[in-house]
Amino acid sequence: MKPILVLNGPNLNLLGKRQPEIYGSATLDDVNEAIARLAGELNVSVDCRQSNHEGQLVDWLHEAREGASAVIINAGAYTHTSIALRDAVLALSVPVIEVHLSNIYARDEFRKHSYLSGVVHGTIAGFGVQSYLLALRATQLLVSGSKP
Ligand code: DHK
Repeated sequence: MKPILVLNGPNLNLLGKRQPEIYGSATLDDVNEAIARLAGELNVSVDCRQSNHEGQLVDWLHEAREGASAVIINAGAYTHTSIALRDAVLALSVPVIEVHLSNIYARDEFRKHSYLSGVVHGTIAGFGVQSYLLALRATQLLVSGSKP
């Protein structure tokens, strides 16, 4: 089975240091370790990457067309601005799950709109690090074809 690609966008390299009252105290390494641990339990492989650059995220989404079984993405602020990321998601045939640490619907007006939400399989927001772990569980069910 191809790996599940986990993409993090801008400023998420500063997790744990940046606005911990909103994003929590766990670092990106902590998040990636928790994801890797759960992936081991679920018997799936994951490939976790982070970039502050929109074009890099687009390139990784293109790579996922052949190289991944699914994508979990927290596009950070590009969620609210990037038609390029939306188009790259539309070019994929594997499932894409959108993740946010914070509840973007309970924050600034401009965060309530996501360019990705309308083109992904589903969105999980507001559960901190658990958002990624819930997304991984959901993705594993999707890629294994499990029925409820
Ligand atoms: C992370 C960010 O960096 C913000 O720009 C988004 C998202 C929300 C999060 O909650 O994970 O608005």
